Amino acid sequence: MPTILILNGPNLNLLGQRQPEIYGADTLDDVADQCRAVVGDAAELRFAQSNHEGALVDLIQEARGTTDAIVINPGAYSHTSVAILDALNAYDGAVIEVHISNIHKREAFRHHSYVSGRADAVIAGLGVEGYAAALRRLMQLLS
Ligand code: DHK
Repeated sequence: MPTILILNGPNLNLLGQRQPEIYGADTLDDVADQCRAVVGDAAELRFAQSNHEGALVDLIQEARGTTDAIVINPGAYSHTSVAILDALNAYDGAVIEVHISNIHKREAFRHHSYVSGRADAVIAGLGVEGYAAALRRLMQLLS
């Protein structure tokens, strides 16, 4: 059975409370429930969130050899973190990058993501449905 890590970066612990006009009303727990509903018993899901860049690097390193894929929303670190890119470049499994909002429709500083240089797919602007879409794609890739 494949194992998939769903990793969220800074401020995504506030999902549902933070700027709901941009990020929606669902919480991270709601997202986890939606993810479990997509995969059912066909994959093991692991969930992690951190507001700290180094902690995210540690979690990606720990995924080496222990998970088949990562769904990552790096939050603001998408736009700044070479360290997270380097950690993902040292990871062998599939990587799908998710942004809840359409970063290309927002401020110019959000238009570039370092992680996109490694990601096998990038989803932006589907709202929290982007996590479920990423998992549907991974279940195809990993089957
Ligand atoms: C989430 C964030 O926290 C922002 O810093 C990114 C991303 C966009 C999102 O759309 O999920 O710029």
